[in-house]
Parts: sequence; structure tokens; C-alpha cells
Amino acid sequence: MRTALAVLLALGLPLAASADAPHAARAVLKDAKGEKVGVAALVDAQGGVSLSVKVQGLPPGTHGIHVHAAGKCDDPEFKSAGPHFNPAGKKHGLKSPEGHHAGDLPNLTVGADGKGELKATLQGVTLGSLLGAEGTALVVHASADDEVTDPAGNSGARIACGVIAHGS
Ligand SMILES: [Cu+2]
Ligand SMILES: [Zn+2]
Repeated sequence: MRTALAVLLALGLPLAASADAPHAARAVLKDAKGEKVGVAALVDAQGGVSLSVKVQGLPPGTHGIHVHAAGKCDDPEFKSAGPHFNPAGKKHGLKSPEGHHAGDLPNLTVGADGKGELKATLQGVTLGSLLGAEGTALVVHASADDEVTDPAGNSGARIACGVIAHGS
């Protein structure tokens, strides 16, 4: 992506849409077996980053989903993704009076067909911060996020993970 941009710049082509910071990012969610179970698209929006996630092949029910602070999904338990993305040092939970983490999101509901969708805005976040040196990852959990218990809303095991990367 960077290389392609450099080539375009060198050719002097108009780049109105790419003049400043990154505008779009994506994540491909994979389960512990490495199977693709979803995709997420992220775009800069007013006051934050708007996120759109679509999943398939996940267990039906309500699942916690968060942006985590490291762009790594290396081990099957996805511990490498680290804790929730929390540059402001807040506590966990969209309903926490001392919260919330910048990476906290509403729960993802998966239907009986294994499919689910979530659209939400990460308030006060920029794509630039998500794509920083450490990177970030989107993680889906086995259980619902209670949206208040620190540090992860009792949302249980990490069942899918995708590194957030440049691209649309
Ligand atoms: Cu999480
Ligand atoms: Zn959190």
C-alpha cells in the first residue's frame, strides 16, 4: 500500500482522496483454526472511526467484541492481541462510570445461522492511532460483554481475531 502510494506520488498523479492520514482500514477475522470467520471495515468518521463488522460461522449468541492494543493474532488463544485499546487509561465498559476503553464496542449478536453484523463508532479514535507502531486487533469473545466489569466485561475466551491494517 505504501509502495503503491509512493509510486503514484512519483508519477505526479492526483491524489485528492489520499492527501492526508489514512482513511480506511480493514481486518480479516480468523478463528483459532485459522478459518476466516468475518471481515471488518473501518473508516474515519466525524468524531471517531466507524466500524462495520460481518461474521459467519460463529457460535450463535451474544459476543463481546473489542479493539485490542496489539496488532497480533499469533497464538490460538489470541493472547498476543494484548488488553483492550486504552490510550486514555480508562476502565472497561461502555456503561462504566470510570470508562470506557477507546476500544470498547457494543456486543455482537450472532444468529442461529452463525451470521452476525455490527455497526458502531469508536468515539474519539482515529485510524492513525489504530494503525500506530504497535498496531491494533479486533477480537471477538465467547461470551457477552457485561459492559461494566473491568478489564474485559467477563466476556470470556477470545474466539476470533483480526489485525487492523491499511486498506479498504
Ligand atoms: Cu476483547
Ligand atoms: Zn474494554
